[in-house]
Amino acid sequence: MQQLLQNAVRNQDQTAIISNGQSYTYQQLLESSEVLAGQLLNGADDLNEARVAFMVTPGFDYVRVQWGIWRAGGVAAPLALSYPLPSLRYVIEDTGAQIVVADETYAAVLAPLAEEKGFRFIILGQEEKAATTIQLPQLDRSRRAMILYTSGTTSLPKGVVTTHANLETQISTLDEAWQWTSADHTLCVLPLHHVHGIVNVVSCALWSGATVEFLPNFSAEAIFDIFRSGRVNVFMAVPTIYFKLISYWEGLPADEQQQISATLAQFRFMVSGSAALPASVMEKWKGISGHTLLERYGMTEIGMGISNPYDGDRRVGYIGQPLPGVNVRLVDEENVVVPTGQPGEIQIKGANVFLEYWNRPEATQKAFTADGWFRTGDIAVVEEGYYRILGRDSIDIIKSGGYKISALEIEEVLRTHPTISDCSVVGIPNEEWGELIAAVLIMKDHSVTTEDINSWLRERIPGYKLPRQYRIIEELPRNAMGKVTKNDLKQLFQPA
Ligand code: MLC
Ligand code: AMP
Repeated sequence: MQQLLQNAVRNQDQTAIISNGQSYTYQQLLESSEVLAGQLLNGADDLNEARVAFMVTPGFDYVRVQWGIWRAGGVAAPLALSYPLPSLRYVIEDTGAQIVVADETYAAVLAPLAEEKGFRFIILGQEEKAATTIQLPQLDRSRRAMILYTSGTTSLPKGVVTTHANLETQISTLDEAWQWTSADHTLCVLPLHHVHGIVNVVSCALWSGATVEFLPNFSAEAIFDIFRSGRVNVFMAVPTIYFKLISYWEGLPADEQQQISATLAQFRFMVSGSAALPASVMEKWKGISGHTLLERYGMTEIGMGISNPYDGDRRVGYIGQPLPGVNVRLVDEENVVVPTGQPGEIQIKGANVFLEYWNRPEATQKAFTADGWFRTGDIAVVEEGYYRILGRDSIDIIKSGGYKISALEIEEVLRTHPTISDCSVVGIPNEEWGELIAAVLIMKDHSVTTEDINSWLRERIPGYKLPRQYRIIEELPRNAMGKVTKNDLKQLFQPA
């Protein structure tokens, strides 16, 4: 945080943020985040790592709240804007947040929880007046800064805790590797409860004195309109977004296509990550924009770890090489480093790696080897010096639209439905979404439709975790060994 602030002071007069049709300088960001820090402190010297959950639309307010929490010595826990109440409750309870901040759009969503739980509830625009002189705490880099929730091979998401030092490392590494400068202008269309949007887009831009413009909801039309203005020169997104942009562009008249392509050709660079980039998407995007997308690999627990080069050969189907300062090794099931050319699990060590899973010492311990390497669960191979992802060691982790989804988490909720006697959730390959969530159900009552089940689920889990395909069967298929395997269940979704 200290370095981020120092950099902001150096760039005081530059435009930091454009949101909601308004521009804000670094000076305005510094001043308003200080005011917010004062409100959070409410007379105290230091929040001393108290968790502050916040539900704020991407834009100036989001950043001033995030910076305000950090400057007051708190731990920022951004809430996903699309979550239904049970998921919001889970994050607020799990973090033990004592303060919750919302903008006016989300205040009503959180109001029932605020009443029930009695946490301090700050609604932006209705804040109390802060003291005129605020003494902000000195922050040690080793202090906790942020908690982001990630799904895994357990039925409940875990809070990934990063320190200020972790974040500074993650940001400064990308800042250098991808040559950010204060002349850059990026557009953020990603959700701000995950590292891709928070670290790679917003924090890297603000670290380097660049401008970050926000589009709170995804819309291909709105993105191209902003691109056509000619002010954006850096763009980062998940493969699904590039897929959607390509489809939209393909439906435009030739003159508009040419106009867009001409603007895209002026960009400095464009990045894809969070899920495997299909070769077809990479090639079509190159045809449209003239850019070879820079594919990189990351994870909530590590920020970015492996990246194709900024200068040099960006290879289709590869994630590139370890970023400076990130140690990477591939190991076999016995945790022995594999010979070059052999597949193994990616393990990571470095100052970028998170501190702990919040309140889960056992999960934290299991995530690291005895000698301190973080086990990613991703399987890769090195070919001609470039890493290539082969898959994951758990079939229960699904990536859809760039979101990580636990099959077990959805199964657990499905099993509480009164008419479902058994179920299994799998990810099936899909060019647009990476994987589609699919569920196999055994029903007690056949009058209940899958639409009924989805509307029931919608109140309990976020929309991106909804199964998009169902198969209702009488009995789970068993293989020759008498076992039910998810790989066999996936076959049920093969087109006839
Ligand atoms: C939504 N829909 C889906 C879906 N999600 N269909 C299939 N699979 C999914 N996963 C459908 C909805 O039902 C709806 O259909 C339509 O798509 C629009 O829904 P939406 O919710 O409005 O979606 P949209 O806003 O279009 O979102 C698509 C998206 C979003 C790609 C913009 O998923 C997104 O922002 N993804 C980014 C996630 C991210 O930032 N991941 C980074 C994690 S960090 P209908 O029929 O009702 O119209 C990380 C580390 C790293 O991974 O390396 O970066
Ligand atoms: P998350 O936990 O949401 O941060 O997601 C991290 C996971 O996304 C990684 O463990 C990988 O499985 C996946 N991932 C990120 N980048 C890539 C990529 N470029 N190619 C394939 N998978 C990726």
